[in-house]
Amino acid sequence: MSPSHLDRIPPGQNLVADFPVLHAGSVAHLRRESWVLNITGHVAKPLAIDWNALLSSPAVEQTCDLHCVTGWTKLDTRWKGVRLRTLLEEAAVEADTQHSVITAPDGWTTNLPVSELLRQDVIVAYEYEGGPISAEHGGPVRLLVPRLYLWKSAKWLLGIDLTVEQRLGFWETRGYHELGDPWLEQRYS
Ligand SMILES: Nc1nc2c(c(=O)[nH]1)N[C@H]1C(S)=C(S)[C@@H](COP(=O)(O)O)O[C@H]1N2
Ligand SMILES: [Mo]
Repeated sequence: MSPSHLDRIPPGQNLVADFPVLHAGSVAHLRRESWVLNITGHVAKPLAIDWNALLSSPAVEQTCDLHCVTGWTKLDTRWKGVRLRTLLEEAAVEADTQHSVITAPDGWTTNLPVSELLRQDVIVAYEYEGGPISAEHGGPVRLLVPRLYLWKSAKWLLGIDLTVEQRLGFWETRGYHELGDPWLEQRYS
């Protein structure tokens, strides 16, 4: 491993070559044909984006590193999807909106500040390593927030609810950090 690779491993993390599968509850099996992403809450134009609408939105491909709060880091994962920023511009997020709750099946949620959602590398992903995302890894569509611990990257993405006040998500109400920056080791609150 080159020294530049070592620079990419946050404190307290260990490299893995495989791709661990982690989630609360069981794997959701969503069909592309009936999948819909709802962007709701403090927006001028609520959106319901289906599979075809997502695929006809401007696509981006990116390679990024994943950091799980349980201690593993996986380098150079390749994804394709749509910048969340593009979708949020379409939804016209109201100016005083600072927070969001990301929703997934079985009531699983995570919270993120809008400033994080707007980053260039936050994508609504539908391909991993050149193929469909497996159900285990959150397919057909998952959120990818590479800058933060991986629990923020909701698998089986269903909704983004924009809010003025912060509401904590599933892990955040159980003691995990409200932001979760791996470089600052923001594991617990
Ligand atoms: N819907 C949903 N998304 C989720 C989770 C979950 O329980 N439900 N777990 C999170 C956690 S804690 C991690 S570490 C990553 C794991 O993603 P992976 O299984 O693709 O490695 O998914 C995140 N996204
Ligand atoms: Mo995790």
